[in-house]
Amino acid sequence: MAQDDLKLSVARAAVKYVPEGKIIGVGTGSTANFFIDELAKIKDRITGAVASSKATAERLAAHGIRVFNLTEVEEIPVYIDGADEITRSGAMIKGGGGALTREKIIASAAARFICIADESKLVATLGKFPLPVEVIPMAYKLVAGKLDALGGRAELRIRDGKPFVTDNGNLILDVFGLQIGHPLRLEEKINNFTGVVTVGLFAQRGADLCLLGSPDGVGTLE
Ligand code: ABF
Repeated sequence: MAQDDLKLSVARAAVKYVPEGKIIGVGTGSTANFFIDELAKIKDRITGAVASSKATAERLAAHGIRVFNLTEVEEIPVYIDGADEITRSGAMIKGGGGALTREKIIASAAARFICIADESKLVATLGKFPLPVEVIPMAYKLVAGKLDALGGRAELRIRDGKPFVTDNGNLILDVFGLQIGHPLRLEEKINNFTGVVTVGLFAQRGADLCLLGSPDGVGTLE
């Protein structure tokens, strides 16, 4: 079964968790895009969505789904988003798409985080996927040194020959070679480095439920 078919199957399964008449949080990435396209089919049943990136806002709007700013919204009953890696306990690496800060903000505002992923994302230990860290531009070398001192190798994310710039105007360092045995502790530590905006470790606020797509069907982890 192709990976895209697995992504579509979890996107379809996630639609069943969308509450009627509410504003929901919507993530970023190819799995989230499948979800947005499925959400469009039931768009009359929701009030709208808060988007974790400009790309997601554009895709939602193109489907005629009303996009709200977080500041306009009283409650987000559910946030649905993908991940780059997830453990059985719901800790994740996110940010491969560069939207980690807005993703973490919406996740923290949401009552429930539902992660949608194909089975390739499930890992015993986080860290094979390079850990994204969003940084204030003037601090990127300073922060890279501190990340290297943790035992990783921090590289400035480059796209199309230029530094990748986030929706918030910042840079991303991708940290290679970490074995993340204690995600909570590492999240706290990296968040405390001056110049760091967000680390793409979602352990303090992990997923409450993961819908995991495999050739045998959609399984759940909670
Ligand atoms: C977002 O999308 C990110 O946090 C993560 O980096 C990415 C996963 O992308 P995909 O669904 O394309 O694998 O959720």
